[in-house]
Amino acid sequence: MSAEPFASAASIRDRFAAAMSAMYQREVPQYGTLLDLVADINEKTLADHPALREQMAAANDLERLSVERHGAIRVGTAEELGMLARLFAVMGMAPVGYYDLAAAGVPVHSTAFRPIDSEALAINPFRLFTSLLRLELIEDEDLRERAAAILAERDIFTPRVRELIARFEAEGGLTEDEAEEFVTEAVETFRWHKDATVDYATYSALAAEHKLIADVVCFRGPHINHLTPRTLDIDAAQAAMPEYGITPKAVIEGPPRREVPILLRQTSFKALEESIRFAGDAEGRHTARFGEIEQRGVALTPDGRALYDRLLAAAKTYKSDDNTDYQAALAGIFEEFPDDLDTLRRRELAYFRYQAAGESTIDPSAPTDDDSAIEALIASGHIVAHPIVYEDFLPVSAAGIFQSNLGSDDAGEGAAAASQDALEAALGQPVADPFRLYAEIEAESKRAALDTLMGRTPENTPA
Ligand code: OOG
Ligand code: NI
Repeated sequence: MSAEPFASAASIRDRFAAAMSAMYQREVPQYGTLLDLVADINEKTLADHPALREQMAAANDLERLSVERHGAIRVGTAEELGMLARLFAVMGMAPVGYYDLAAAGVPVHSTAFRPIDSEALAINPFRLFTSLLRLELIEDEDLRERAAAILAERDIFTPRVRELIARFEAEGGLTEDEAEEFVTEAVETFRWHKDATVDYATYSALAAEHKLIADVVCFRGPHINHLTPRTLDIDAAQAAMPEYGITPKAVIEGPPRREVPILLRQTSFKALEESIRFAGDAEGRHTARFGEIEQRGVALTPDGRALYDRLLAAAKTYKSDDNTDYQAALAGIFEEFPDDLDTLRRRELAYFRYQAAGESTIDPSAPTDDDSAIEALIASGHIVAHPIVYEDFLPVSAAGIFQSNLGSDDAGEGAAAASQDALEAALGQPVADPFRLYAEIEAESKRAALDTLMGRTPENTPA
């Protein structure tokens, strides 16, 4: 009798992402409209820009485009976050990056669960921006204790998903049937609940402290609060929203429009006002759930990111509610940022994946260092360099998204210093450093490209 093979993490993630999207389309029909809009814009953009289509096809980026999205959730306790880390591990998603939102007046700190390696990202890069509430930021002691007590009483996971996670950890995988069941059970955690777990007075007291606190504490689970498809032209998507009956947030977050997109640009539609039934049967309203669109560009090195952060800070004073004005100001300020792939690569501002193209007759024992060999091979057309897509998030943009959907800009008091150690303790593991992940993909691709072209093997390669 042979053991049943395990379902791959990537296939479970792919099914989970599809199931989440289907559920959210049922829960928030406007999100379905957003998907239609993005599909229309992507199709048109690719038709109008054959070079972009070719570049994406060559880099294996075309396939993932239509399945690609991210989502966001917020949890209340360290235990909840720790269990989520185990749940996402079943799908090959690990915590990457640390985001401190307290500086922007949002009482959470966050990480993103996402796949790590190139193959996994190419299949389905689904990521979840995951925030942990920092209850210690509630100033009123009674309220803080009440919130902690409410959170201590809920279990956001189904008993069966807990069993399946334990089984995955013990056996090293899940069979096909178990994987199917896992997806169904896992999605339950992120479902919307119209019934609050608290009475209206408690909700109001928490909301008065911060709307986000009420959103995390007063419900049975961490409802998915948005899903975000990836567009190839966010300016066109923003402009088209009203035609599709969607009201966009005022400004697009992130860098300006460029020849070579960098990092991440984001916009969203305003959170819906939803009716809630509170304990004791009172009806009330809550805004939590929205839709977002993102456009991803090349990942930046620490030098590139430092330049981005400096220019973005310079643009801060121009931030207005008029997207056209703001984007014009931003574009002016970002003129300093090189806007062609070759300069970004040579100045080491962005990360690239190197790929052998055709055959070469280079002597594998020729005494040349890898970097000059690569430049020569790029010049002769034997190696092509593809920009590596940025897979992470941006704290300033995230703060803008949070605020536009809480209907408040509670910013202000730079709250007590957040701590990456505390988040990692809750996760039960360190968060990966995103720069290191991109640098590793780049270095590995260089090595592989040279090995291919030079016919290098361990035997014929100089140490
Ligand atoms: C998360 C907001 C941040 C993004 O894309 O930057 C975010 C939230 O509202 O929970 O999703
Ligand atoms: Ni988002």
